[in-house]
Formats: sequence, structure tokens, C-alpha cells
Amino acid sequence: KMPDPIFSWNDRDVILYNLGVGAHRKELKYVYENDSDFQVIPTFCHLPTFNTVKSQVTFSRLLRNFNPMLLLHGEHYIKINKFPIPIEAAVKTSYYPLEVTQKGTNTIVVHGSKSVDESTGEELFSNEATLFIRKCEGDTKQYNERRTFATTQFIAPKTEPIFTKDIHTTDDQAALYRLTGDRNPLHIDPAFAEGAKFENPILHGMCTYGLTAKVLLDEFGLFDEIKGRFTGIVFPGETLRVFAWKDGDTVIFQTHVVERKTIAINNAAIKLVTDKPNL
Ligand code: HDC
Repeated sequence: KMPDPIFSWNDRDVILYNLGVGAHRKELKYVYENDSDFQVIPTFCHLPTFNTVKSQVTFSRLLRNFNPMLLLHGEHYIKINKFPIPIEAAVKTSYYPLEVTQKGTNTIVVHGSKSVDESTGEELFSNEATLFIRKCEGDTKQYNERRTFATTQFIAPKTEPIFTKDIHTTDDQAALYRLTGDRNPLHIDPAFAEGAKFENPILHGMCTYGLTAKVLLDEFGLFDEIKGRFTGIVFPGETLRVFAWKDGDTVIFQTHVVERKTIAINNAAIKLVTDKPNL
């Protein structure tokens, strides 16, 4: 039996992540460890759950004809239990299947994980990652309960958004972002991308998600839940346009790709941290 993996990080990882999701040199709270407000952009909390051998083994044993080249990230949900997110820590992450659904020739796997502080055993955050795998087979089955926010659809209202912001990704966005941990060749290797039927390497879904989360954090403040569906691909260098609508402590958002008039993230929202004692 493979032990649960330990993931440790420090200020260097935090700065690299923050830069990877669009922080710039003048935003000292994101890029300078000596700034009094130095902080972790909350979507960082998915990093320990990705691309560990154990993570992949946990869901791939439920599948037949699994080809990693044909895997796309479909949705992602993060729950953060405690703030501030530490600048330096070591967490132990356990993985468990949530559900498998066969849809035509595709299989959709929802894969859960919980990360606990290695020294205290306290749960710091949990994740639900939905993987959309083309030309694959699995038996439809619900394994565990999902969190409500993760399965809510969050349809964008027809009203004018209260917030709109453009994000200019760079041609090197994926080359930089992959250093935060997800070394999937789909995001860097043209031959691999071609095998997956894309004309060029595509941006990590979690990079678009983090870029969006950063501008929402700057506008609305801290959130302890975030969920979104990846409805379209993004190529490094494209312009993202984030739209947001506020409904109490929930902010619904969408992220569009300006150049191709497509939607990259939909059915998405953050839950703002309020003074309520439910943290
Ligand atoms: O929506 C299409 C698409 O291309 N989305 C973009 C995907 C993307 O770019 N993702 C990010 C990049 S990939 C990535 O970052 C990988 C990363 O490196 C590794 C992550 C995992 C690491 C693992 C660690 C070990 C697509 C292709 C996803 C779906 O499009 P269509 O086939 O046209 O689907 P559609 O006809 O609209 O719907 C069919 C049924 O599927 C459901 N569905 C659609 N999109 C979904 C989705 N379910 C979950 N997530 C999505 N994104 C629909 O609801 C529909 O179901 P039903 O028939 O019940 O209505």
C-alpha cells in the first residue's frame, strides 16, 4: 500500500504560484516575503492534490482504456478550512473517488482529496477534481457524498455584471505555471498536444482558474469555497475577460476568451469569507 504523499512548501513556492496566476512585481503582498501582508492566493490549495502518483492510481484503477493524453480537467472545487493559509507548511493528502459517470464514449471521474497538516493532523483544505476523459470506459457509480457548493450549477444572471476585468495571459504562461507542479506535457509539448487533437499546447485549467481567482480576490476579498467548470480551452497568450455578479456572500463568475469569443470557465462561483463563525 502506497503511503499518503507529503507536500511541503515555503515562501518561494508561494511567490512562484502567485506570479503564475498573474501577480506582478508591484503587488508586494503577493511577491515579496517581507511585506507585512504577504499572502497565499487561496487557489494554491489545490497544488498538493495534483500529479502525484498516488492521485493518479486512485482514479485510474476505476477505468478501462485510460489514456492520459485524452484527459481534460472538467471542473474543480476547493474548500479552505483555515485562514491565513500558511506561507510554509507540510500537508499529508489522502485521495478517494467521489463518482464515476459514463457519458457516451467519455468517462467523467470526480476525485476527492483532503489535506491535513502533517504535524497537527488538522484538516487545512479539501478538493474535488472532475476529470473529463475522452475514449474511456468506467462503471457509473457514486462512491461518496459531494459538497453542496461543488455540485451547484451557478448560472450567470442575465443582468449586467458588477465587475469586468481583462487579463492578458502571456505566451509563456503555461511554461511558467507548470513549475508550480502540474508537469502534464499537454501544456508544453507540441507533439503531445497534437496527439490530444490541439493545434498548440493549451493552458492549464487551474492556471485560468487561478488567474480568475486572483482578480476576484482583489475585488471582493477572501473566499473559502470556489467552484468552476472548464467549458473551453485557452491558449497561452490569449486575453481572458472575467465577469462577476454578487448575490449575498456568493459571487458568480464567468471567464471568457476574448479573441475566440468562447467561454473558458462557466457555472462558477466563490463563497466570500464573512464574520460568520463557520470558518
Ligand atoms: O467542455 C469541453 C472542453 O473542451 N472543456 C475545456 C477543458 C479544458 O480546457 N480543461 C483545462 C485544460 S486540461 C488540464 O488542465 C489537465 C491538467 O493538466 C490535468 C488535470 C488532472 C490531473 C490529474 C492528477 C493525477 C469538454 C471536451 C470537456 C466537453 O465538451 P463536449 O464533449 O462538447 O461536452 P458536451 O456535449 O457539452 O457535454 C457532454 C456531457 O458532459 C458534461 N460535461 C461537459 N463539459 C463538462 C462536463 N462535465 C464535467 N466537466 C465539464 N467541463 C455535460 O454536462 C454533458 O452531460 P449531460 O449529457 O448529462 O448533459
